[in-house]
Amino acid sequence: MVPALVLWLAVCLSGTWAVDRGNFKTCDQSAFCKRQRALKPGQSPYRALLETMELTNTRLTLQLINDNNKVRLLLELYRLQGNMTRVKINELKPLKPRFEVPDVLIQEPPTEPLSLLSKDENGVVLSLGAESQRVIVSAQPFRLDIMEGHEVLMSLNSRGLLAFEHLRMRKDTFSYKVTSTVASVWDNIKWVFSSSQADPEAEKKEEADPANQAEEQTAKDDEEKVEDGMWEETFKSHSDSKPNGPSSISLDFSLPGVEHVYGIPEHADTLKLKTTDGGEPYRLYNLDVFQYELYNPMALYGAVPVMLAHNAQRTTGIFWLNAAETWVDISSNTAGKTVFGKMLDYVQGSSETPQTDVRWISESGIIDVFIMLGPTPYDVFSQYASLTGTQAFPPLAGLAYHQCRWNYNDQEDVQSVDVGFDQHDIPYDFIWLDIEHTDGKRYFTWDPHKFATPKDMLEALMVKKRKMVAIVDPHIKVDSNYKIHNEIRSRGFYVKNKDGGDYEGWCWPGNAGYPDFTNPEMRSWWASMFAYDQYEGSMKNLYTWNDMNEPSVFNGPEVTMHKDAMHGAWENRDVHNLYGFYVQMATAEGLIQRSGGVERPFVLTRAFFAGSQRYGAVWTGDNAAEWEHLKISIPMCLSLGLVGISLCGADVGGFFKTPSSELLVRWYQTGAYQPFFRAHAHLDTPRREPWLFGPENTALIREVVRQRYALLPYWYQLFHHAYHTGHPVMRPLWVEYPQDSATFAMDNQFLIGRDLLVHPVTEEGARGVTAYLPGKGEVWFDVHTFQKHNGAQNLYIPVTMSSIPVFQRGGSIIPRKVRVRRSSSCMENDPYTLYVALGPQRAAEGELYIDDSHTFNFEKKEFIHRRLSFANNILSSINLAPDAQYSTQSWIERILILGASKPSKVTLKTSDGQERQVEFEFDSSMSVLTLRKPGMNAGADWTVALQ
Ligand code: NBV
Repeated sequence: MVPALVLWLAVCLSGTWAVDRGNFKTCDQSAFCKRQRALKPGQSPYRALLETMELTNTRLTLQLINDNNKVRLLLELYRLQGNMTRVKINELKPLKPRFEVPDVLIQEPPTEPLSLLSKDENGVVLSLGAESQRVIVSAQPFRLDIMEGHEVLMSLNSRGLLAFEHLRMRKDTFSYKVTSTVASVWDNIKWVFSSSQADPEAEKKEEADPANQAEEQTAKDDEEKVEDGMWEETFKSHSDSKPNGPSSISLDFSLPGVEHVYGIPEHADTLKLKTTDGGEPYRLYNLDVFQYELYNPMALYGAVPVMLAHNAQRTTGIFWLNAAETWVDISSNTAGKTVFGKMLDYVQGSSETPQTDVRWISESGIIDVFIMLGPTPYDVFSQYASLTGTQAFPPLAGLAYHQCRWNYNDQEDVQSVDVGFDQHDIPYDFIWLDIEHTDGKRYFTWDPHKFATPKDMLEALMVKKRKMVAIVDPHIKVDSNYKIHNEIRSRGFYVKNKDGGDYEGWCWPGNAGYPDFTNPEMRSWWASMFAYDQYEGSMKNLYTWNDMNEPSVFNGPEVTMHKDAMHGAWENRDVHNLYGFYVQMATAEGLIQRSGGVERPFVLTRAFFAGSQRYGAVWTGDNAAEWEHLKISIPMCLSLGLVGISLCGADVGGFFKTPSSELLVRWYQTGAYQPFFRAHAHLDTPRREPWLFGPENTALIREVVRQRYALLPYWYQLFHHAYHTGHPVMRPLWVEYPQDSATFAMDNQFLIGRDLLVHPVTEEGARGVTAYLPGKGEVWFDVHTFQKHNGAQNLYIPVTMSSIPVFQRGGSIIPRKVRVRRSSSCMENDPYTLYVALGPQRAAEGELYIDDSHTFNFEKKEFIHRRLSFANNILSSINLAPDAQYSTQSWIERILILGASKPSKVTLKTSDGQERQVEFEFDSSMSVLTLRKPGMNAGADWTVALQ
């Protein structure tokens, strides 16, 4: 066994909790990050060469020159439809092409006209379409300011941190080394990046004169005198050969008026991002981080390079489309100021406008940045969705409860867990199999003893309308008796090492190859492996889980792939953060194809990138059974939702360690109100199926899982909406209350859609929680007691072990199915109960969405979509999609109107003109009106009048 694996296993088994920080680089240990971060704000060496400007109807191009080394860049600027601006910067003449991220954008983003407003020797002003927006390109130093009216929305390179390491030939290694030992690191950095002022007039002549080419070359050549880490780098025992030398890029963005920035998942940190001055930048580099620590900016399994900025007036976003290792620095001029300090500034009139500055640094590729100008949070979500697509619409079962552990040992075990759920009257939809189900960690196979007849097992689940997920990891055992390996090898589909052989690393199966998922042929071959005749033992109710797809390489640098491994023409360095995205893409495609394009797939991934929302679900990896891990699940999933990935969850119960029964119950209560709801546990932990903690705890867990099932119609409708719009399902409060600054940093409570507010109990021994109910003039109803509370207040809620503080917004209608059965599909034809929570104007609105719950037929207009609204004492169901067709057997069995007054009679009118009285009951202490068995079909037109 290789030493790294021994070490890894030793840590695994030692039981001490803490990430081994030494396994992962700090910015200082990542040569490009160190070089870039050593460059301090100042005057930029870049100058826009205005005479090179070309403006077509939709595109501005302009050359930039670095006055220190004469290297030219090409800037492209586009106005995109939907209030976005795209800025691309590449070398004008790179020695070889630089990587541009493919497959993440769903299309070439449509552009809008740009027009020139003015131009002189100082710069150019362009109009950005209708919204009185302009972009000002200043020539010297180069900077871009995006303005609306007199307001600067965002500035680029205003701190002079644009830095583009051009590709270069490696020259005399010996003289380079000598020079580098003589010169200090700092001198070298200054040499590359220094902002010494050049004489502009002289420069102009110089540029015009071809005779100066030689001098330009000399200037470039001199850059060979640079520091260690540019042409090779070592980390622990690993060396990175860096055949292309330094290639990093960086750019700064200033956000005037902004104090709150969010996003750039995945980090185990607060929702509101922190400033990184004096600490480490947030890192985006997909890594398998063993026993990750909380509240720090270390990289985790996934990376979405999207940041949102918000203040009470506007929300904007920055999408930095780069798949290489990336670091993000955040600084702010108000950081560290107390509220009192800010008030004092204000009173004394000495306050400066708050501003947040961010700086992005990536190891290779180009600068390709999309500036999403909002102005509302929902505009930013739509803008980002128009670029990278929306959340895949999961099968309904995917939103139900999932029972997982590493591992369910054999078919008998699966069967007894399945029976256990029935015996304890707890619904579940999916049971999961982890890596031990395979024949020696050969994915797409089954252990011949423990899982000898997988079809029988799947058939037994199918009879109960239940499903299974089996894990398929992307590391492939190097074994000439393994079909998958032989095929990948013979087709040349493995990632290559720097010398051209198949790249091999250690993972679960021992020596493993890594398929090159960046290759479309490889992906379509992989997809074909999910066909029922290829994946033996698979059936329609078997779905997939992709783990370890950062990719995890036990004996690789930072437990991942060597950066100089080759994916076709590109290094892992360039494509690293895309690997997991492609694994999930190919897997989801496989599940679609095996059904002839009919069934919606369900694929869970650990690693992800921008756009991963299109392929399925994401979870937060190997958390621990600790209260702090329960708490962090909220900001981690909220951050993912903000960048399009709505289908997020954390292992319920915590993966490592053993939860107390209190923690387990609280985790179920929290997880039941988060989008992806799956219990999971490490191999070494004691069993923890919901009935193993005594009858009281079983009852508490049963109750909350049943609450989840009852609410599935609402979850489903929200995911349908997310599929169309990209709006997050689980939302921070500020998204709905963008002017209420009290909500801006809140991450211990959240909204599901607009209408449910959840403040889970995440403190041990809690006797109460204080929930913030937002919205001046709004009301909220406790969903359990129907008690009404006013908005814009902090409400103390005493809690017991059965309490889950959840509130429904007055003004909303939420459909539920309260007859909970074994699984979601058993409830398909069940009736609905409508919860109508009246707002202060005695009105309410909601939606009901119904389809077959698992196919793509909804895209062929086979669905029911209705608006439910209550106004003037009439509740009505209106068809929102008259051109769609679907029929349901479900009917409306009960309607609860919260905040109602007592009517003398209630009349139901159906679309055939029939009228009849509906029985009702009125609870005057709670003002709840219950209409019994109105009985109309859920897909029909009807009205119910209260008289
Ligand atoms: O496949 C085993 C585990 C899995 O249960 C877990 O959910 C993944 O995040 N896997 C990681 C590999 C080993 C973890 C120590």
